[in-house]
Amino acid sequence: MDRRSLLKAGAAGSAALAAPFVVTRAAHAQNYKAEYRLSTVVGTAFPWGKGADIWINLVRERTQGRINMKLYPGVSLINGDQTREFSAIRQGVIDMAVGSTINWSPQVKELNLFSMPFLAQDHAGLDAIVRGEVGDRVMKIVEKAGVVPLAWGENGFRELTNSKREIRTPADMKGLKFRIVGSPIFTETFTALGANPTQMSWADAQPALASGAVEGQENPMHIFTAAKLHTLAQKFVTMWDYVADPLIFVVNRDIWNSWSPADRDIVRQAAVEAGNQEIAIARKGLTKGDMSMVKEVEALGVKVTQLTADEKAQFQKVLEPVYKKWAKQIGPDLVKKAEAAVAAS
Ligand code: X2X
Repeated sequence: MDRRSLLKAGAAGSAALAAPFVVTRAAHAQNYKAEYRLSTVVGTAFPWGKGADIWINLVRERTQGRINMKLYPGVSLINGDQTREFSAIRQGVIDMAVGSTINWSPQVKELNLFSMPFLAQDHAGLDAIVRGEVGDRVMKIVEKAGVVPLAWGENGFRELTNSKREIRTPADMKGLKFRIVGSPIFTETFTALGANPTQMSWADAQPALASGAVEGQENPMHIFTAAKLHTLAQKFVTMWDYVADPLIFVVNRDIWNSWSPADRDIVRQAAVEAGNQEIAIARKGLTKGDMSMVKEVEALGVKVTQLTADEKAQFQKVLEPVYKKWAKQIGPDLVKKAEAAVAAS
């Protein structure tokens, strides 16, 4: 081989060696989208939206802008129809989401676990479920259902509000019209309590409360203040802590697979950090040492009623048949494990 041919062969050889890297990098550059669409129900005025925003910023910084997520609050990518969010993520209409277990429960029945009345009772009970074996199993179930779950967040304990009267007993709920979220367990719960529930999206709930088409609703205290529900005739709040909806940070599977392993690690780690920060924000003013949120809501001219354990037990007793029925549907084993985790908390 003469010198020229040798040089040529060498060049070809090193080109061949370099080729996989070139192809991989080019493929990545091609596969990465200029912008990824992140869905939430509520925006950055709420802990939930703040959590999504923290995730977005951490990922943008740590990937030097390779992964650029944009927040679409109001589940606007699916016209506000929050119970379709999970299917939309799976199908790729939505690239990633921070979503409530309630809104995804029509597609993943085990997520109704968190809507079991009076299962978790308080933050310690909720943490015992979410941060233990049960939470890990739920994450695996979500993954099997077709998306990539990364971390937990929290919407919060859902308190009862209405425009008519103070509620202390199930009898006080009789005939009141409540907006509820989109899982049948809520219809059954409110019906068992003698109320008159209507399922509607969060977007529809606000005009319905304003017009008086519905008289009450249930949502965490931070949703109450950020959405200014006192301006939608909600003058009575009952803190009964009957259910709390965790949030889950997820990514569409194809999008996940299109990223380099290093970028996946960054996105996952950022979700964990954002989730933990979000949970702290969601609990602010609602912990044993600091219940300042109650005063904040009272200052809006709202009567806040905190139920005693005995008063909560009255509601729990009425709801026992609903609880038992749903334990079967969700999976008795998973429910038993959750109960044991709460008991040990
Ligand atoms: O619709 C609601 O009540 C909300 C905002 O809490 C959820 O998306 C579950």
